[in-house]
Amino acid sequence: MKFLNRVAMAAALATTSATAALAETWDMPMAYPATNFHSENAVAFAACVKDASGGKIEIVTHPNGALFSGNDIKRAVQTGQAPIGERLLSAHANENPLYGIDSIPFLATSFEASDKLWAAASEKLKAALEKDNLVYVYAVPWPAQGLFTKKDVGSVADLKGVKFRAYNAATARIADLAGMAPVQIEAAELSQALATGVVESFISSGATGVDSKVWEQLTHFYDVQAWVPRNVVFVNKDAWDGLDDAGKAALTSCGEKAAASGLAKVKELTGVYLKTLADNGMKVAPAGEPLAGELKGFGQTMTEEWLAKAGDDGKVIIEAYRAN
Ligand code: PCA
Repeated sequence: MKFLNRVAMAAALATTSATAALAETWDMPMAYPATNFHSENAVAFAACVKDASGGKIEIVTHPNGALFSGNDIKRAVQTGQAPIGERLLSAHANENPLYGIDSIPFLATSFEASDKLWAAASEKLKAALEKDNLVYVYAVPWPAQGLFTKKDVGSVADLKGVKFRAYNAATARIADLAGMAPVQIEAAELSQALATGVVESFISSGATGVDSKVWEQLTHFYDVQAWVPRNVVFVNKDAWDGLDDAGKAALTSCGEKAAASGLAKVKELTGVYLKTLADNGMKVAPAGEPLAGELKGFGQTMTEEWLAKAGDDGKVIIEAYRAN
């Protein structure tokens, strides 16, 4: 009897450790604060994956650049330091111009146009990511980008010499074109950079304006609607290849759901963010002339520059987008 009990216990233990060996915990670095809609959407995605994989894949989200700072997330996932992560893809346009497809000023400025552009680009983007040892899971757009300042800006001339926070090559290029001094700063450090005067203006969305409580230093938001950048969630390719079919299917189907729910959320919240900026005393308005026209001129220049850099792949994407 005693012996049998022991056998039963050993068998039970073996089952437990077999299950434990099958269950994987995946740390997921993300750059934006826990209360940001992308981060909340990723928490829902993680719950979906846990459920869909029967508890075998447990994703633990680490928002606000706490595990890896925004700029390090892509490399961390490529090299397997983290199995999955979320990153503003256009921040890596210097590695591959295709990653900057969503940040070309005035190419796709509405959610609808942005979806079309993303659809036109997605096959080539997935291939580019795969070359970087990454498997694409889902992407969610930010609200359209506008200009935050601490003074009235009627024309680009008013921006000359302003210390400007850049988050990717496109925003740095706009700074160059406008004679501003670009400083690359992650959103997680933006409040502090504004408070200490390291930067005094930037282009981003109402979402990031609210996240960073920018009304404490800034006064104006020009709702320029210049482009609609995306955060992309990707998995390390070796980690992906190590999953069984059910695990891959769980990530894929939950990724599709997360793309849809993230898009619905950002559509719902875009106006709310602008209202929050205004409620906190900021002047929220469209850009007047000549500023609006001058920025569109930058868009023209930057579209040409991007096409020259992105070669045939870029041309094919833009043509497919414009044909739709
Ligand atoms: N917020 C992010 C990227 C785009 C946006 O709206 C940021 O400012 O870092």
